[in-house]
Amino acid sequence: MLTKDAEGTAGALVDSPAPLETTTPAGKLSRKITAVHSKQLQIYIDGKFYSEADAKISVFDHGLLYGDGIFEGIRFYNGRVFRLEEHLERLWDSARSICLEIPMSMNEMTEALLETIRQNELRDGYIRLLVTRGIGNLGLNPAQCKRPSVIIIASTIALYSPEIYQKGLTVVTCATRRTSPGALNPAVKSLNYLNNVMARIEANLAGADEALMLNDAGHVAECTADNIFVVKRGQIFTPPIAAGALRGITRLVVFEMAAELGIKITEADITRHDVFIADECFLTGTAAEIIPVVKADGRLIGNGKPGPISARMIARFRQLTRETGRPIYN
Ligand code: PXG
Repeated sequence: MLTKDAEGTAGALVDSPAPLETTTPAGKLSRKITAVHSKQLQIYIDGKFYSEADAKISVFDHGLLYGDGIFEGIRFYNGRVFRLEEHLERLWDSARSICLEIPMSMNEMTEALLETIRQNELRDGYIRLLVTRGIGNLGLNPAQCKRPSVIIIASTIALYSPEIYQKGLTVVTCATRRTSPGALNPAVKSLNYLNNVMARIEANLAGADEALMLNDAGHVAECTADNIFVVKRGQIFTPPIAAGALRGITRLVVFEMAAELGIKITEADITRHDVFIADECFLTGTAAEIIPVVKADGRLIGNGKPGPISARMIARFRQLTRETGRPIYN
C-alpha cells in the first residue's frame, strides 16, 4: 500500500525522481525527505503492477524498435477521468487503422486504467496509455509479433506555469511539415512522434513556446501536441482534420462549449496570415488544456494579451473538468 506524500501526488511525469536510498547515514530527517520524494509510481504492464524501477519492457518490443504502437494521453480531475470514452474510442480507431489488436475489451481497459489511478492514490493527474506491437525479432514485419503489450502510467503533468495561462504563449512556424496523410496519417496517435519532436526542437531553437506546423499545402495543421483555434470578429475557426490535425478530444470540447455559449465555430483551412491577423488565438490539448497564444512569428496577436473568448473557453473548460467525467473511487 502506498502512502500519500506531502502534496498528495506521485512524482511528476515530466520530472520523475530517481529512486533514492532509504538507508542514508544522515539519519531520520533525510529519511523522511527521501520518503516524500522517492515514492515510486505503480505502473501497469500487461495485467500486473510494477514499481517504477521494475517497470520494464523488452528491447525487442517493436514499440521501441519501430515506434510501432499507439497511445493516448488522458487527464483526470477531482477524482474523475475526463472524456474517458472518447479517448478509448480514439485508441481503438488508431489500433484498427494500423491492424493492431488490443488484447482486451474496452471495459477491461477502463478497469485497468481506473485501478492504475487507485493504486497510485491520485485524484488529479495524467495518464499515459500505450499499446505496443509487442515482442518480435529485428525485422520490422509485425507478423512476427505475437502479442501487443498494454502499459498504463498514472502520474501528474504540468507543461506550462500558471503564469503562461494568464499571459499567453509564443509560437513560431517551423520548417518541418506535418506528416502527409498519404505517408502516415496524423489521425493515428502512433508511438512514432518524431515528426512532432522535430518541430518541437525547432521551437526550442527559436526560443518559442510552441511550433506551428503546416501541411504540404502550406495550410496550418496544428502545433506539436495541440490543436489550434483562431478568433476573428467574434467567430472561431480551426483547421479541419483533413488538414493534418489530430481529432483532439479537447478540440471536440471546444466545439461543444462554443455551441453552448452561442459562439459560431467553423472548420476551415487557415494560413499563417489568418493567424497573424486573428483577434485571438488559443491551443487545446489534454496536457496543455486550453492556452492562449499572444505572438506568432514575432507578430502580436490582437493586442498581445489573451482575448475574451479564449478566457470564456478556459473558464468553462475548468468547470467541466472539475464537474464531469468517470468517477474513479466509487
Ligand atoms: N495534436 C497532436 C499531434 C496531439 O498529439 C493533440 C493535438 C490534442 O489532442 P487531445 O485529444 O489531447 O485534446 C494531441 C494530443 C504531451 C502530449 O506530452 C500531448 C499530446 C500527445 C502527446 C504528448 O503534451 N496531445
